[in-house]
Amino acid sequence: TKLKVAVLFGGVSTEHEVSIISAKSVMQNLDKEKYEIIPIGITKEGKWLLYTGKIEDLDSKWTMYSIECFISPDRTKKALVKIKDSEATFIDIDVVFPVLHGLNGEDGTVQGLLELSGIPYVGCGVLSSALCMDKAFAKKLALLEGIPQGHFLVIYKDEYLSKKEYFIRRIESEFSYPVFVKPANSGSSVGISKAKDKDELILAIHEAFLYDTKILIEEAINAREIECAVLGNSEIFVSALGEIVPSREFYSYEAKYIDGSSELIIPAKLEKQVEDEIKELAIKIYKLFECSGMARIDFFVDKDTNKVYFNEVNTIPGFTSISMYPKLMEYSGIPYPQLLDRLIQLAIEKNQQKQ
Ligand code: ADP
Ligand code: MG
Ligand code: MG
Ligand code: K
Repeated sequence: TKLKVAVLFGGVSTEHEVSIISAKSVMQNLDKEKYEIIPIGITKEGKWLLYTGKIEDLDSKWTMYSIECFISPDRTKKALVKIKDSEATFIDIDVVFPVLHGLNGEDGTVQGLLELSGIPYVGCGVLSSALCMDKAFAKKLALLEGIPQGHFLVIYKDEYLSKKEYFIRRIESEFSYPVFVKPANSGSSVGISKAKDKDELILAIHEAFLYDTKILIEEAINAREIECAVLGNSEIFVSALGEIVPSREFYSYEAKYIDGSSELIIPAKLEKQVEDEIKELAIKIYKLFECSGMARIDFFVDKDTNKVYFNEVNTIPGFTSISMYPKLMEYSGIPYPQLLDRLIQLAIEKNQQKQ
């Protein structure tokens, strides 16, 4: 019999649309001989719906073909509850694959529900997801462990609003322009700006606070962007490294999804010593954040000095067929459908170990 895999997509997130594209790709690459796919969409408002259309037709209009449903937190059921004509039916589920990016999906919230449900799920657990989503906590934890990273400052909205001048002065004394300003919980570069002077800094802070009540100011690193795909639970597999060459001044939302001209270079051309250093750091960081299943770990490599800096961990990285994570795995000997097999297997193994 086939394993029933529920694929979650959409979500109450600024990355809703990106998630649909990732999930479509995941569903197209799941081996239909092995799996029965149960596509579950979450609208921008947070409504859970069972998608009944064809996978190849999945796009932003997906809600037209759907039935009300949700995953039950009831561990004795391990099921999806489908509601049709005021009647509830339970559909058993073997594993859940959350292909949700950003808040309310990649941040530990959905993982919490899935923990309650007792259903195995792909990827990192609650704490790990939350820590990797929150760039302020991620950086503080990395700092404790001596992971190399650029200088940063965390600012809360209420404090900023009552002491604006203090913070601007402090930033200008601790950093030199340009600086990066970002919401603590963000992805796809939403709300992130590079500020070159005081006026831009004030605007950038205002912009970042539109998305979160906590923001980061970061030293801008004049760097190449190097990414590493990691797979595994206790046994960890690290892929070859990839480089992103953004089409814009930095790897902004536009550079990621609109221009279509940012380049992915696999493998990244690096000195052996730098490559080894990054791979070692990737394993250290994966363990530090107690990641499981998968994560894409992103670094900066200073263009002049080759110094390596940790940037962030993405626990549900982009999963389109041209995305870095599946591409790196493919290059490293694990084609997309096999990668999905492996992730599902890791989810089941992790769940069994808990019992
Ligand atoms: P997201 O989770 O949205 O991808 P990142 O922290 O990775 O957020 O920032 C998005 C992009 O902004 C990076 O890929 C890079 O191009 C640029 N960037 C972010 N922080 C820095 C920094 N400190 N120095 C240089 N570039 C940065
Ligand atoms: Mg990210
Ligand atoms: Mg990033
Ligand atoms: K992240």
